[in-house]
Amino acid sequence: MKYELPALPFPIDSLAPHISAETLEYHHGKHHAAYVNNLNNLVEGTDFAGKSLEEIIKSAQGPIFNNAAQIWNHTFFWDSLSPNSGGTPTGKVADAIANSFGSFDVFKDKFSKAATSLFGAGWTWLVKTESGSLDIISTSNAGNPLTEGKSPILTIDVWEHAYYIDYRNARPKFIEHFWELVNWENVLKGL
Ligand code: MN3
Repeated sequence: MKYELPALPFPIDSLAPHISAETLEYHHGKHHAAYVNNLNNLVEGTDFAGKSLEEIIKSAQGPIFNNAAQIWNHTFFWDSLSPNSGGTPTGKVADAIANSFGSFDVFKDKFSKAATSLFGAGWTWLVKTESGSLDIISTSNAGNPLTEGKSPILTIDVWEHAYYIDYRNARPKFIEHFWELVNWENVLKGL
């Protein structure tokens, strides 16, 4: 069984002007695709061949972990975005965020600060902890919350390749625009 690059869950030009089609051509078509190709090559003839990405993430290290986690993280990132979403959540999502962080504005500020201050390459996540509460964590490089027993609910990729075409070095600008794209329907599914 070969790992495959999942299609983007939205048209490639539909996130503009927040994320351009050119960024997605590289980010999905080159970076995400490369992790898939790398993993297929790396697992051949090993005990990891045929295992699910989650199984690999929880048990592998080094290049096999890095490529499996980057496949999973990017697929989850695309599912965190939607062209017809963003803004302020309502209903159960709004309640869960208010319960854990006090208010949506506090959550948004805390998440944005975590994503801005993450040194180097990595990911910032909204996660559900084992006790059921929500938390914000950042992981470096390919890091994934599943290795800490936490369930991802929302993520932003802050590797430079995520924003350099559209925003050059201005990561905070990219993060501001991320809020125009958050897929609250999928956040609801993770609660
Ligand atoms: Mn990326």
